[in-house]
Amino acid sequence: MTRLVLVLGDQLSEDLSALRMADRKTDIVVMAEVEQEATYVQHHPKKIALIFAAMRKFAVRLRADGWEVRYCELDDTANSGSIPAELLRRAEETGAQEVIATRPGEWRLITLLDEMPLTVHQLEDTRFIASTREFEAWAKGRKALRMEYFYREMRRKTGLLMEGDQPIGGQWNYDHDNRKPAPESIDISGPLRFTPDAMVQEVLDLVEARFGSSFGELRPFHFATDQGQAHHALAHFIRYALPKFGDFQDAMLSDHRFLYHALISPYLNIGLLLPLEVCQAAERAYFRGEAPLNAVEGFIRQILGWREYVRGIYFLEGPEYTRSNELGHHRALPDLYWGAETRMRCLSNAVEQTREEGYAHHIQRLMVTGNFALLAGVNPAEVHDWYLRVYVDAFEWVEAPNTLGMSQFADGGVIASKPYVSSGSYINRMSDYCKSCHYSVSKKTGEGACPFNLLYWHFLDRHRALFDGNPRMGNMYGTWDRMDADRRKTVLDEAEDFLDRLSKGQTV
Ligand code: FAD
Ligand code: DLZ
Ligand code: SF4
Repeated sequence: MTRLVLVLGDQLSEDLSALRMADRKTDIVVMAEVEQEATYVQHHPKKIALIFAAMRKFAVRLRADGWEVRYCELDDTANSGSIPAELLRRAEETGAQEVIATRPGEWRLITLLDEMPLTVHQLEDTRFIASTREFEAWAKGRKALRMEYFYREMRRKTGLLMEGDQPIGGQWNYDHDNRKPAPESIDISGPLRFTPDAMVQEVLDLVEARFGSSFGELRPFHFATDQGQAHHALAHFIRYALPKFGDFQDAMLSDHRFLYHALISPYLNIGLLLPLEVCQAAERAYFRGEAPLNAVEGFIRQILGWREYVRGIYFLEGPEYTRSNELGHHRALPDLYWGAETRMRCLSNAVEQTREEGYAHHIQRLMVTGNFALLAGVNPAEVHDWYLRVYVDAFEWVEAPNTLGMSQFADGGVIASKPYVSSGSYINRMSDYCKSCHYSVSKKTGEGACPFNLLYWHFLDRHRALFDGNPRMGNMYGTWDRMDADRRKTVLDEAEDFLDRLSKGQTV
């Protein structure tokens, strides 16, 4: 009996569990570009283009491998608009009663598939290094779910950078060698870029016509759209950028949007690259003496540690996680996140880059746009919506824990042991933004004082009841308490005034 095999736009891996379980002689692959997936949030146009182009190429590849693929393009007249409706249409067409699927990376779609009037087998997504069950077992009974300990388990499990049961070099983590301030200049030209071929051009025209008015520039489009290109992009990163990845991981430069970052998260997240093969490629560079341990360990930790860990948290915490708002923040997301004028150079730079590239690196997301939203008390649901909309690599399983947990502390500390907040001095140390800013980072109060300097204390003061006993925040409160009372009042009054202007939509 024929069964349908669902392959979603972020499941473009030949090793997908659904494909492995199916029989290419009798089963039929269903792939569909659908309105519902393209509009459940207003995605960055580059993201839709990447997914549609990569889906079309993956379908060609599956056919060449002997699969029958029923593929529906977005503007096909028969397109029924959603994944469940497409499955039903194909079930009627073929007489299939059962669907084999790999569990989607979002509760919304998992529920839609569960509610279908067909038997849908949702298999574990085995492309990850840790299964959801394995993560649950690790989490069970622990008071705190810290990434570092999970990461060590994953190092032991995979043997990556291990000598027997000990970490190579004697330490698990080399972060103290990383996080250097922004260098004067960068000696690479950024990630590998690909010229769109005819198939990609066709998708770009479609996306421009249908989604061209969403936030984000569609062109120029240079992403890899198939597995081969994604591997070239990875090899390019490992050869030219990985050696300095660790050193400048947290640096930010106005004229160098990618620094030594890999720009591979879109490829990992849609299945063109697999996490284990990426980590092994980096490890080989270390063994060949082509990249130092601090860089390779730091890079592997992002994928083997953080990426696997946030996925574990997303599925452990359940669908309600996206509603968390432990700090009770309710301010509307300021218009500057959509490109409205701001005099804050760090923010205007991060937003402009995000609009043009659909990309910002981790520290821009965490310590510029995320930090500001948290300090200003923006509703985390709106912050979550923004991050899901504006980045090419945004899928809820990875975006939500990063945004709500790591960046906004909305989950009350499931992920972060303290909120990631900073005054302007951190941004000044790690970037060149402050040099060309309207505000003065060294001014703590008064005309032209950096808004981060005011909001930082306002945040700590208004959440004192929650954070006062946190040993990692004792120094911050100690510094605040040592300021004289008049100065504290000035800081809080000026912060209130700033927030008031922000809420009124005035240019800040
Ligand atoms: P590199 O810096 O070169 O790192 C290599 C790889 O490590 C990345 O490709 C990514 O797969 C992985 N990685 C690094 N940090 C993380 C992390 N914290 N969580 C998961 N994987 C990580 N990443 C996404 O893939 N999708 C998102 O929607 C997303 N949203 C984020 C939202 C916020 C508020 C923050 C603070 C971070 C978010 N991240 C997200 C994590 C991180 O910023 C991106 O993975 C990274 O910037 C991707 O760029 P890169 O490939 O150049 O990464
Ligand atoms: C993100 C996305 C978009 C924009 N479009 C499609 C699509 O048309 N068809 C499809 O199968 N998948 C798409 N996706 C990816 C899904 O939204 C993704 O599988 C879920 O969000 C779960 O991660
Ligand atoms: Fe950002 Fe303040 Fe620096 Fe301006 S001075 S770039 S607002 S940190």
